[in-house]
Amino acid sequence: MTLLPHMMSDKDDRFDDGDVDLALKTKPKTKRPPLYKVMLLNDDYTPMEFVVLVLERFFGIGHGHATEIMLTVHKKGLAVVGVFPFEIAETKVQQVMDFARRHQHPLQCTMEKE
Ligand code: TYC
Repeated sequence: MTLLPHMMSDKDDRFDDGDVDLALKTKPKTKRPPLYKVMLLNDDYTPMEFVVLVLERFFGIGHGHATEIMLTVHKKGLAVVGVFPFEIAETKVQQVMDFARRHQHPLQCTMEKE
C-alpha cells in the first residue's frame, strides 16, 4: 500500500500493510511471445497445384484463398502465408521444406520475426 501524506506517521501503522511499494510499481509482465511471418517464395518450377496443396495441408487454408495466395506469390515473388509463435513457425517451415523435397520441387519456405 502506498501511503498518502495524511496517512504517514512514525507511530501509527494502521495503513501500513507491510508490502513493498516496488512490487506494486512493477508492471505485470504478461508479455506476448514474439511472432514470426512464414513466407512462401516463388520459383519457376514448382507446379501451381502443389503450392495450393501446401497451403491447404499445412496452413489450413481453403482452396479458393489458397489459389489467391499462390497467385500472389507467383506474381510478386513472395507472400506471408501465416504468422505464428517461433516454434510453430519453425515447424511449418520444416514441414513445407520436407514435403517439397520429398516431391523434388524447389519450393522455398522461410520465416522472419514480425
Ligand atoms: N511460379 C510457379 C509456376 O509458374 C508457381 C509457384 C507459385 C511456385 C508459388 C512457387 O511459392 C510458389 N509454376
